[in-house]
Amino acid sequence: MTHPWIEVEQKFVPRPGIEDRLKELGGTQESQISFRDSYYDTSELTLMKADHWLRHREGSGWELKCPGAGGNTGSHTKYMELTAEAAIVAQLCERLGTAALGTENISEMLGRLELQEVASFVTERSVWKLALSGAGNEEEPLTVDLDTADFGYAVGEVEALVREEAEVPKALEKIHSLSSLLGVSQHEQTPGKLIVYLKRFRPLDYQRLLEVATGKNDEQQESAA
Ligand code: V4E
Repeated sequence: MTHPWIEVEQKFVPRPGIEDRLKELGGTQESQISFRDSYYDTSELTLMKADHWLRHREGSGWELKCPGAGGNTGSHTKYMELTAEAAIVAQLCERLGTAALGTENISEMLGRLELQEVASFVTERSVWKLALSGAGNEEEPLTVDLDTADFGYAVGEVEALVREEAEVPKALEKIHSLSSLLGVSQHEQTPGKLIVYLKRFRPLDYQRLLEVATGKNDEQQESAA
């Protein structure tokens, strides 16, 4: 089986003039696309609480993002991306403590795993490619996505996809260099679209995720404030 991709990324708030800056740095706009993402989880948010993110993206299919080795710290994130349905089903069964289901069709097993849609929104995405000067010709260019979600939230991300854990530090170095050329602080922590969606439209679910992330319940958070 091929290794899944490891996605290394840093999100940022796109400032006015970001496209001009990308052009100045030698970036080219590859495409402008639009897609609907629908995220699924149990009513207890078993997957999201364990930092697993299951979604269906119209036009490309199912995807499960799980934390990479070493977890996620600081402003950048690193996730393993599974796109093969068989691999996603195996991971879901393990995570949800369910015996093998005898199917590799995710749509068919949603009900049996008690997975339901928790968020669905459309993204308009402008995709840019940029190779840092000084990097060899064989280097993969970085991708910069400029996203606007249909609920009125804009976010950018500088992203590299690598196959091996050993390639992560170099990818991070490149991401930090480009981010700094774009005026993004290495320490900028910008929430993604789904997190903002949950905060706006499913505040109780958002609160539950926050509790897991901070290891505190409501009362503890208030007394800490
Ligand atoms: C991994 C993750 C989520 C799933 C959505 O991932 P994201 O990269 O934001 O979506 P998108 O549309 O840019 O996907 P792409 O096209 O690049 O594949 S939602 C939250 N996380 C992790 C996470 C977390 N646990 N906490 C915080 C504050 N942010 C993100």
